[in-house]
Amino acid sequence: MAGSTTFTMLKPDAVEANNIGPILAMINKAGFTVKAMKYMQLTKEQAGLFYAVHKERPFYGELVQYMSSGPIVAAILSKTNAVTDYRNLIGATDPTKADEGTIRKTFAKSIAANAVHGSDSDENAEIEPNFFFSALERF
Ligand code: IDP
Ligand code: MG
Repeated sequence: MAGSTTFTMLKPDAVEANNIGPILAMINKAGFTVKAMKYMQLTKEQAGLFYAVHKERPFYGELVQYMSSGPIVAAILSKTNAVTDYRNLIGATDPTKADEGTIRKTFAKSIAANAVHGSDSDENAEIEPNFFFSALERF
């Protein structure tokens, strides 16, 4: 059902800091269930394609370098109002501006190394998982 799923990545800083478990616990506690999950490292080319919408932004090169610097966890999450509720759970892009109790406030290192990705619209929540998951890998 449209709007009932979103896409997330636990970024290299979160994996490196051994925070996969604590972040997944927050996700589950907030009522999301996991529909698909993969532990992998993106090549620079793959990270560049995933973030192509940001190509013209000044931080694009840094973002692509960073997102390919170590393994990530990619996942599809399900819940009513998944996109909006997950953006609220992760908090603002800049962790210094994120609310208390959000994933980014709790775990992010910086505006670039900000622990997690979350789809920003229902449209992108449909598109982004196709980059990572085949139909056979979704439950
Ligand atoms: P979002 O992840 O909260 O949706 P976007 O504006 O879509 O934020 O930016 C995508 C990602 O690019 C951010 O999560 C962060 O990792 C990185 N980023 C955003 N703004 C900056 C910046 O000013 N400097 C460095 N990296 C940034
Ligand atoms: Mg975004």
